[in-house]
Amino acid sequence: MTQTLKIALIGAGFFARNQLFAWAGIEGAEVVAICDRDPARLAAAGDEFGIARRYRNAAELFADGGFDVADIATTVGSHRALVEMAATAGVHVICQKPFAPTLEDAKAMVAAVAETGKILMIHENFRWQSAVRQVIDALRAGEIGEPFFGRVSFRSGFDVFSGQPYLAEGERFIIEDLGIHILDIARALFGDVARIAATTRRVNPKIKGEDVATMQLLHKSGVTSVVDCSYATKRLPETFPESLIEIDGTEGSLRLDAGYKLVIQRDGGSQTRDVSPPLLPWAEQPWHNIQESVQIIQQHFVDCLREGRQPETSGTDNLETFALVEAAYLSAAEGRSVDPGAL
Ligand code: NAD
Ligand code: 89V
Repeated sequence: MTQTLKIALIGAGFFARNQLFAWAGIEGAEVVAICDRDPARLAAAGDEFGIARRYRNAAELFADGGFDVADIATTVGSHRALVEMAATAGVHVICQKPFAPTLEDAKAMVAAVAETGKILMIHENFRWQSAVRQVIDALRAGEIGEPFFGRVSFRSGFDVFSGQPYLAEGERFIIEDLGIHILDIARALFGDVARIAATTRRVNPKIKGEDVATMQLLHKSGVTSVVDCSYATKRLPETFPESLIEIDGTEGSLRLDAGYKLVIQRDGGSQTRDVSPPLLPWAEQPWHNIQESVQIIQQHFVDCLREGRQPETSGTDNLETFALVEAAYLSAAEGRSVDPGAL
């Protein structure tokens, strides 16, 4: 693939700006069209990134065509319709998380794109954060032997609702929005899951959904992990948006501590590595960690297209993460552990 990869971005809201900056930094990729039903957002993004082709209606964008990839950055309610339009148009697709409103929708979306032979990647970027990636690499390199226990933890009191007000309004909140990333990191580290047990709580009375979730996972690899998430944790230093990780292995242990410190201990010794993400020119703290992962995942998508392989976070792969989300809610509602594979 030597020709420029032409991208149409749908949904020019809060997060899409990161995706637009990241595309601008990827050689051989160009956003040629943009779509948002909100005219003010459409104009702001179009002007900032110099995108001339602008649409308020996605059906009109697809009818006009002239692009290779639909990058869908709308909120979840519109994902299925837009992915199916992209499949009908025969273009590659990137879809933001959460993939779909239900697992049934997500399966139908994977099938729709599979029929076209095009690639579907879910924008599941947390496992691509460079600090998380260094944990994955150290584990896969056998630096602490075989893992038997893990904890992936995201606890914060950061006000996410000011930038993303819709997060306060849904019946579901933290597992669907944030836990989905943390569960995906657990899968990237320890593999697919045989059973999950979850408890949830709402602490903040001003929101509708749960803002605390504690989940115990039995991975098919035999590892037990704990995935715990909270947006009700008032502590200093505030670690948003860091995922903290602890892993015990047969030969040692590993921790990704606050402040992007990776501590690896074995044979009586301890080594600390600074795994701070770079501050990209367009990024700002504390979001720079997430922003860098956007650049990395989009580059990964382009590399996969060039090399004719499936992205690591393909639609098919993400069905496993999505099933974990559904299983966690079911477990919390019914007070029992759930096999996500049975959903
Ligand atoms: P947002 O509401 O700020 O932006 C969404 C935009 O999509 C809005 O401008 C809206 O007008 C537009 N839109 C919705 N439906 C449309 C349609 N059918 N046609 C055209 N335009 C449409 O939301 P956001 O905070 O930017 O979140 C977007 C997605 O990104 C969500 O799925 C969210 O979970 C995800 N997100 C991901 C990360 C991450 O790190 N991966 C971080 C934040 C948000
Ligand atoms: O990544 C996300 O999906 C965001 C946030 C980090 C704020 O939870 O919604």
